[in-house]
Amino acid sequence: MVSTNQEKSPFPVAPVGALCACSAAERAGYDVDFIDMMFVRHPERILTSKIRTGNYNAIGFSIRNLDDCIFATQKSYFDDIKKMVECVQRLTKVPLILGGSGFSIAPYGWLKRLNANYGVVGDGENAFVELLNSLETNHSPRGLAGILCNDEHLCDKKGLIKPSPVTNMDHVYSPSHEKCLYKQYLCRGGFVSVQTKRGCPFKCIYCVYPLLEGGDYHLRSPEHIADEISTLTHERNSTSFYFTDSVFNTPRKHALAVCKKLARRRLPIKWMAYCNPVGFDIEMGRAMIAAGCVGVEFGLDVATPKMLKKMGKPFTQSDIRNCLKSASDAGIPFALHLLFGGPGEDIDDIHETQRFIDSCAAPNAVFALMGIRIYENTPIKEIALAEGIITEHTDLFKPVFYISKELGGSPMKVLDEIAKERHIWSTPTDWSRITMRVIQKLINRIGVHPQWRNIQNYGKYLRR
Ligand code: B12
Repeated sequence: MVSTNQEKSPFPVAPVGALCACSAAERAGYDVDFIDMMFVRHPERILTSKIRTGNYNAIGFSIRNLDDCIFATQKSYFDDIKKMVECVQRLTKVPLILGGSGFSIAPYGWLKRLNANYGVVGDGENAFVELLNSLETNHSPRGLAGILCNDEHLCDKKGLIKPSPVTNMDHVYSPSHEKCLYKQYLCRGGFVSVQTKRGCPFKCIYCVYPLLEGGDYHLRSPEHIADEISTLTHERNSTSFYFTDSVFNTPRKHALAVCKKLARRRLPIKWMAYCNPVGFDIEMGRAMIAAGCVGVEFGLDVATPKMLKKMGKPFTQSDIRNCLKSASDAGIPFALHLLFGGPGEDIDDIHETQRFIDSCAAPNAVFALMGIRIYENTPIKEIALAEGIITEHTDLFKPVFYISKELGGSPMKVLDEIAKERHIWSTPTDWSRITMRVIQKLINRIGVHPQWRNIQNYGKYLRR
C-alpha cells in the first residue's frame, strides 16, 4: 500500500485512509507492506527497491488529494502520483488498485489516465477486501459495490458508483496506526487523525462529502474512540489529534458524548476539529474545552441570508452569531473558512458577509477563498451547466471553478482589499507568499496549535 500524499501545507496530514484500508486487508489475512511517501525525496527509488526485493500480488495506491481546490493557485498532485504509478508499471504487471478521497472524487479520470486495473470508490475497508479476495480466487470483481474495473469503457463515464459503506464502525474502523511513523508528522505540526463517525447529511451545493462518506451517519461509540486515543497516547506517546469528521459537532448528542468520555479519561491530549454552527452552543464549547480541544475551524463559507440559502447551508445568520459567541465565551481559539463566488453572489454580498463577521465575536483567523471547485454529481455542476460556465464535455478531472458572473472581472481584488484592512483575514494571495510559507514552516516546527492562532501578527507586521 503506497500512500502517495506529499503535501506539507498547512501541515503534513497523516495517512489515516490508507491505514484503514491496510488494517482491513490484514484482518482478512493478507500481509501488507505500507510505504508512506510524505517525507520521501525520491519515491521512485523506494518503489524500485521494494518491487525488486518484495513479492507482491497487488499494489494499492492511496490518493488523498487530486488538487488543492484553490482557484488562485490550482496546484495539481496528478503528475507526481503519475510518476509513482508509472514507475511501478515499468517494473511489474501485478494488479494496481487505486483508492482514497482524491481518487473517489474523479475515479474514471484517474483510472483511464493512469491505466490502473481497479479502483475502490468511497469507504475502502469492505470493497478493498472483496477485491483482493476476488483477485486471489480468479473471479471478476466487476459489479461488486464500490469497485471500478478498467475493462469497462471508461471514456465517457461520469455517473455515480454504488459505494460499499462501512455501517458498523466499531467493528470495522481500526487504522493500522502501528505502521505510521507519527513522530515525523508530529514534529512538523501534524496530528494523529481520528474519525468519530462517517457520513454527512448536509446538502451544501458544491460539496462532495456526502458522496465520499454517504449521507447517513455511521457513528463510533465514544468508548471506542476514547480507547483508541488512550492507546495512542500511552503506547505511542501521541498527544496531538485531529478529528477528521466532515463536521465534528453533529450529531450533537454524539459529539457531546465523545467529549464527556474523553474528559473523564483525563488524557494529556490536545485536539482540533472542523465544525459548523448547527447546534454549536456554550455547552458544546465547554464540553470540547474540557475534553482537550485547542482549536476549531468553522466551515461557514458565507454569512448572508441570501448566500446561505443559495449555497444550501444548513444554518442561519443567528446560528453563526450564537456559535461564534459560544466558542469565544468557552475560550476556544477559532478560525473561519469562507468560500466566495457562489451562485448569484455580487460585490455587495461579499461586503455584507464581511460586515456581519466583523459584528460577531472575533475569530483568531479568517481564511477567504474565491471560486468553487466544480465536481461531478454535485448541484453546482448543474447550475454551472445551465449558466453555460461548463458544457457536458467539460472534463472536471482538471480543476474547473464556479465564480458568479455578478462578481465581474477581478473578484480576488475585492477579497485582498478586505484582507488588507483586517489583520486576521488572509487570502490565497497571502498563502502563496514566501514569507507566509516560511512562517508556516517555523510554526509547524515549534509545534504551535492551532497554527493560525496568532495570524494577526502576520496581518499587522508582514503583509505588504
Ligand atoms: C479532515 C480533512 C482535512 C483536514 C486534515 C486534518 C488531519 N489532520 O488529517 C485539513 C483541514 C487539514 C485538510 C487539508 C487539506 N485538504 Co482535506 N479533507 C479532509 C476530509 C474532510 C476528511 C479526510 C479524512 O481524513 N478522511 C478519513 C479517512 C479514513 O477517509 P479516506 O481518506 O477517504 O480513506 C478511506 C477511503 O478513501 C479508502 N482508501 C483510502 N486510501 C485507499 C487506498 C486503497 C488502495 C483503497 C482500496 C482504498 C483506500 O479507504 C479509507 C477507509 O474507508 C476530506 C473530505 C472527506 N469527507 O473525505 C477532505 C479532502 C480530502 N481534502 C481535500 C483537500 C483538497 C485538502 C487540501 C489540499 C486543501 C488545501 N488547499 O489546503 C489540504 C491538504 C492537506 C495535506 N497536507 O494533504 C479534498 C481532496 C479533493 C481534491 N480535489 O483533491 C477533500 C476530499 C475535500 C474537498 N475539498 O473536496 N483536509
